[in-house]
Amino acid sequence: MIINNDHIQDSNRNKLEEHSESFDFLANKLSKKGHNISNIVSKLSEFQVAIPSWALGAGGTRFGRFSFYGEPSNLEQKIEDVGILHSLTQTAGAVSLHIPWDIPSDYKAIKEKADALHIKFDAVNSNTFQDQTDAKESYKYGSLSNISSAVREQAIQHNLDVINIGNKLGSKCLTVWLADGSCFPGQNNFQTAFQNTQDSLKDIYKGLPNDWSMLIEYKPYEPNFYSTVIQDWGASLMLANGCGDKAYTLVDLGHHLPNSNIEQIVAILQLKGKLGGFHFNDSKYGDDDLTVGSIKPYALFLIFNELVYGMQNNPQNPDLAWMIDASHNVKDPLEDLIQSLEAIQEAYAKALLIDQEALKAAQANNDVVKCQEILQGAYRTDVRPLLEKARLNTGGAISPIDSYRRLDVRGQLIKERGKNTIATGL
Ligand code: LRH
Ligand code: MN
Ligand code: MN
Repeated sequence: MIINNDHIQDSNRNKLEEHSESFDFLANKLSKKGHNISNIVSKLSEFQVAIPSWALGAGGTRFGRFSFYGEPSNLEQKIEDVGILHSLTQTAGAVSLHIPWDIPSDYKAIKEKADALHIKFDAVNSNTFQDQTDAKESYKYGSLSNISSAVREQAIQHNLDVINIGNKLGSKCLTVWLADGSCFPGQNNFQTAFQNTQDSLKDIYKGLPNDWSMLIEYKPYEPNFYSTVIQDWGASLMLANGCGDKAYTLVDLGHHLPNSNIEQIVAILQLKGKLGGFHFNDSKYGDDDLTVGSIKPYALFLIFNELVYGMQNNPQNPDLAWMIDASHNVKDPLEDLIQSLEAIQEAYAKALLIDQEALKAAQANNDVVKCQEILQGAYRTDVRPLLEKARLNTGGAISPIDSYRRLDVRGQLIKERGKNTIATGL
């Protein structure tokens, strides 16, 4: 173990006094306004976000990739990295695997490693956007939507294999993201492609264990630049409804055209009991996969406002599978993920501060100014001492980034794994 609890507590020492002062000040202020601080802090501790196995190495672009050294090059090392993130932040208690990048060679050993680090196996992701070595059929012109039934069957079988692998690890959820679509008008018949996708998803759904769910992710463009078969939440919801009760829509923040009202999408899906999963990231232009909260933190807060409302008022909607789906070109991936986890907790904490009763009353009176005051009052509160407290209570770091650097985690990883490591994944 590169870092243990004692190391983290040591690294906290010089921050304890400042933390206590700022926490007491904030807790006092918020308590006077009627907030239940210990309730908020325990909600923050309970909120766990899965780390995707493919975000632990430097992602790069089609123009180049710049390594960070010491990156994980196998599944065990990826789980170790998630373990590091979890011990520092106490928020990353799950990993999301991508098959075939992460097929375990020894299931028992992998499960024991994850257990020891308190890491659960969240959704498993299938991959029908790349041709696999030795595969008979090619996904060049699509997978579940392909005009060829042999290609569709191969893609269906792959998803069934992924369910089987996930089952052995204790996962309960399959995420399907398709690259299927077309690059030029006329290339595809929209109706045939959609119908093929529905039929293929139904075949996968038949193989889903009873206690599993299937999450259908949408995205407007890329890698196809004219049309995508599952391009938006409407297409995803239709497909999920076509499959059945265990199929849901998955919202990835980066998979919308600029200025889409994502909070409204989230609200309506929860009302219909069909929001199953969530991928966090941030973007300026498209699917940039940047650090959560680095570009549009207020939009993230508004989305969390709806998520909190849904969690409190929509029993028809299941617990969500939360995951970070980011990529790192110029930052140390672990530092970037720590920043993302912090941004998620911050938005969540701020949303928990919204006075829902007062907001309802202001809405009933059409007091638009008051509605805005309530939202922005919560947003402008510096909630970071609450996050620190949540981490401290469970043995984490007051400042995870500071501890990560103080404990020279990257330096230790490089010493252990060497410089020439290649992360598998995107
Ligand atoms: C593509 C994508 C998607 C993930 C998948 C692994 O956009 O990032 O969001 O779920 O690749
Ligand atoms: Mn995603
Ligand atoms: Mn994406």
